[in-house]
Amino acid sequence: MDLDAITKHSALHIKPNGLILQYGTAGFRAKAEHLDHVMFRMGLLAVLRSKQTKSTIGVMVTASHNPEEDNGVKLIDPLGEMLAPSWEEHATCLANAEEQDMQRVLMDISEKAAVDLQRKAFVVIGRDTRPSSEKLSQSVIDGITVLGGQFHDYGLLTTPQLHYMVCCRNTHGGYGTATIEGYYQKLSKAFVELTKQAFCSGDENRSLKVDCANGIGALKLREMEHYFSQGLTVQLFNDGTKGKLNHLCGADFVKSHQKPPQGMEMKSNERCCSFDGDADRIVYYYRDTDGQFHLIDGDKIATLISSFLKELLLEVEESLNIGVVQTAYANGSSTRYLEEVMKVPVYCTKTGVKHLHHKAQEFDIGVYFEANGHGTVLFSKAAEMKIKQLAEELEDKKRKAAKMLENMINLFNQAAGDAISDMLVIEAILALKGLTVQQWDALYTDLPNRQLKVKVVDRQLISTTDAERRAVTPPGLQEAIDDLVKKYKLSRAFVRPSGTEDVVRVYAEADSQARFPMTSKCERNLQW
Ligand code: 16G
Ligand code: ZN
Repeated sequence: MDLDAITKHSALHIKPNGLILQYGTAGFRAKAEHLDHVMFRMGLLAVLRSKQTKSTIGVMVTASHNPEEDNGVKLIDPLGEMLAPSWEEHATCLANAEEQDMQRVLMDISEKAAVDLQRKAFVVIGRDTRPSSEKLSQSVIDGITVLGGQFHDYGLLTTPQLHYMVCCRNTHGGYGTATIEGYYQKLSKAFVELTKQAFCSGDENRSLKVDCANGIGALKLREMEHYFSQGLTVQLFNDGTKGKLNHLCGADFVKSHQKPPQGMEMKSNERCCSFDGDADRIVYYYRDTDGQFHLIDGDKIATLISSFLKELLLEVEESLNIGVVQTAYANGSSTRYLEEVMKVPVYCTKTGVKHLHHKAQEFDIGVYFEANGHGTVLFSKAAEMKIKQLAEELEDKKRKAAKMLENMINLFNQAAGDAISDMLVIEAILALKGLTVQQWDALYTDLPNRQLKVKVVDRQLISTTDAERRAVTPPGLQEAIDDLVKKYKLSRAFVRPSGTEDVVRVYAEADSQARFPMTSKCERNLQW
């Protein structure tokens, strides 16, 4: 380690006095102007992580669905997963170190994590379309090079595309080719093969309206659309040519306001979807003939996907186990439908993709989605091999089902939830099953629900257990919730401190909106 060089370069990326940031659920997030030092330091950390894992590490510059003025950064581990928890702590220490302590903290991390400093390091970088992202990714590069690491800058990418690149590089092409062309080819080949049958039966004019949140999703979907254009026409809205990133549009806006994004022309019964600012989340929606808006969120996406996969498994008579992973925010109706009607086991984890992803790895086929539209499907190595073998050995209808499963494996981005990949999966399933968006929506009816955020002095006073469904502290809080909840049918409520904002989140659902625990009076008393 050239400690002098580190000190010299660090002085070009000064930490603002008194600023303390935490590596949260999805990395660091803050106003862009406060992040230059964090970017430089994450460049340094990525080099250490790369040396330690003897693998390529990813650094993504994005603040996802947050306002355009914000930015953020997260590290991607060797198989395309989120950074390991012990390294999240190292990241927090390094980001908050005072200038004079930088060297010591770097040495501490290297020692604690047994980093072989002599090894080579390789880091790949991606960024979203925020005006601040290009300069901030240069600061990441400065950090990488000062520690002697090599790098490849992919420039503009969606977050899941960078996860894919990292996974491809560390599996030496086993997962796919680590280029944008490789990503487009892999997904569109699977999509076209999967949907060939559906489209030759006269359903070739499928089209979909996509709200791209004025973000990176628009650029990447434009680049990709000609690869699958025979199967699907996408019409892009909020493509970044006029509006502001995530402003009144995008998956997070649509999900939390339960209304269409600005700028989208919706005719009745037209299938529409929204991506978030870095294209790792997707939600669907439509307006019925009475003009009423219907949201189809991550829970219903998980239901559609798992029922399709289960049908294919029944067809090939293979008893691979499927599990669905949700969080406390999953609508009670979705959980009931999955367990009671579809007979699929459902598990609940803490909020944040890393928790769901981890749990989903326990199954042959693990389907995970957060209600907010973030999710994917993981296939175990054994399941992949079995399905490949069936696609070769079986005949007729069974062979066709096994081939479909094989293509599904390739169409999912197993490294991370991916709006583009999920969109193609959903479009393929709807086409193959001949389902309209209304029929999909009718699988079950969501329980009315509300989500609020409340500003408190210290949100960490609230601690939770049972996958964030019950409060442990402060004393008496859970009892008070229980007392309220038991007055209503099919009711459920919980509070949890946010992992990304300085607020407490409150969620409640019950059988009817009219008798809803969180009345508008109660809402007015809360500070937004
Ligand atoms: C982050 C998470 C998302 C989660 C959200 C919860 C990732 C990549 N993103 O955006 O999955 O739903 O945080 O935020 O893990 P909250 O803790 O503020 O409610
Ligand atoms: Zn996102």
